[in-house]
Amino acid sequence: MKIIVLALGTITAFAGAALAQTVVTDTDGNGTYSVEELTAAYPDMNAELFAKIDANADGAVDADELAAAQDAGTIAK
Ligand SMILES: [Ca+2]
Ligand SMILES: [Ca+2]
Repeated sequence: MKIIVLALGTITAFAGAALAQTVVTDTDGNGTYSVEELTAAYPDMNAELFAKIDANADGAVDADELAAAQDAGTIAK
């Protein structure tokens, strides 16, 4: 019973965190975020902004680049 209560608490905490910040979904599951995937979370995404977030300019945004851009205020958290 204790395990079930703990699990519910974890799910509730996760849901709360998800509501508090922008969630970018890796829709195609390739481990990085494309401009399309970022646009789903940030409707004002564009090529110029994407290039700013894509720090190593490999055409994809990884979790570290996304976190860095959010911390720098380039995009909302
Ligand atoms: Ca992806
Ligand atoms: Ca990149």
